[in-house]
Amino acid sequence: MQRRRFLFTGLTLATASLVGCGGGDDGDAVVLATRRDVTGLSASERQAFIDTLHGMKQTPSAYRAGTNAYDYFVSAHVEAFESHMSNAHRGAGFLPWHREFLMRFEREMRRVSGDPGMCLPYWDWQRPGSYQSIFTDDFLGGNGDPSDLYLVKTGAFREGVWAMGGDFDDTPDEFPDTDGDDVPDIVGPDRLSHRGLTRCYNFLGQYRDSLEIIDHYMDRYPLGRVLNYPNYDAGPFDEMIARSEVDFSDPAQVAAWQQLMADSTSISMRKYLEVRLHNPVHGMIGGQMGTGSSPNDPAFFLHHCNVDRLWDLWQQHHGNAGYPTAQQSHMSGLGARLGVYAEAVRVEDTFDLAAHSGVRYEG
Ligand SMILES: [Cu+2]
Repeated sequence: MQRRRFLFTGLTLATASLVGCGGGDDGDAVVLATRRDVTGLSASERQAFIDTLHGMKQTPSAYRAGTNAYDYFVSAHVEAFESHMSNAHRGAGFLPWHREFLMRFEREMRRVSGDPGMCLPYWDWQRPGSYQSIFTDDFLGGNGDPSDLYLVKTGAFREGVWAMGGDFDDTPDEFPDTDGDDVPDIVGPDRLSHRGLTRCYNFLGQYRDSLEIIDHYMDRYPLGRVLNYPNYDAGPFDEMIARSEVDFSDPAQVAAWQQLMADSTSISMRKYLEVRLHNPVHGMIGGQMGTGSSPNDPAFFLHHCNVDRLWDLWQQHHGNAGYPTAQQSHMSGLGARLGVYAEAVRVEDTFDLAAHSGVRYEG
């Protein structure tokens, strides 16, 4: 807490709790709900979150026929992840795509719980020790059982009470370290099971029994660095397309690609946030979190809520400076439609957190 306060000294945080409703005919003010730090939730609020997610598994999706309100998000993420033509990952659309994803998830939480003010909490993984009150027996559960496929056997989402949704790939290979960014590959045998949620804490291929590894990792990447970036992104704006043009059997091309990624990460807030902060958290938790079907782990939503919060903080300083134009990227630039969603959602529809999601972050 101390460290965070210190870093935020002098920053202007959102203070207004009321905003005019831009699109409304009646001019009513809209009350912004507040997304709070998960470690500050009361026992009953934690239980309400658990109950709501379980309720979503039992309720048909509002977004897609034939699936439940929770599993829709697993499937949508898998679809976005598998398509290199999606702008959900490894490109400028990463933050807009996931802001829309979280807004939809929260909308479903509210519908299922009947609580119109319910919000996703965020997990501030840059605050040392924050994992300790989340990955507990009375909340998200802990590490998987190494003697049994790394199945999670503790907490409210343990094997037997929390079903895996959607199709998933049994060979996790997400976030390979082929881009010179010091972020570890996920290595080892299969860590997924249709029996239930898996987690396999690891760092640099070494399996651990604690998420303390996250504290050590984040020491190298303090919060202030995100806010210092003047520009949202830097080319290549669609890394998967650029990467597909690299011949990885040619050492010279590999070296050039790694240099390009290192150089562009040094000037792109989005690449820094996605690749150096977001990806490793997925990888260090492992199991489902290390794959495209990561929304199977409820930790996904707390994690991404924090990613979105960091983007919001950055926007308070820099607006949308450096977001690619349509000319710079037809796939992720201004005017581009976010992939996978049935409705036409444009990247810029998500830029204003309050107008788009109807929320603010605690702070
Ligand atoms: Cu994602």
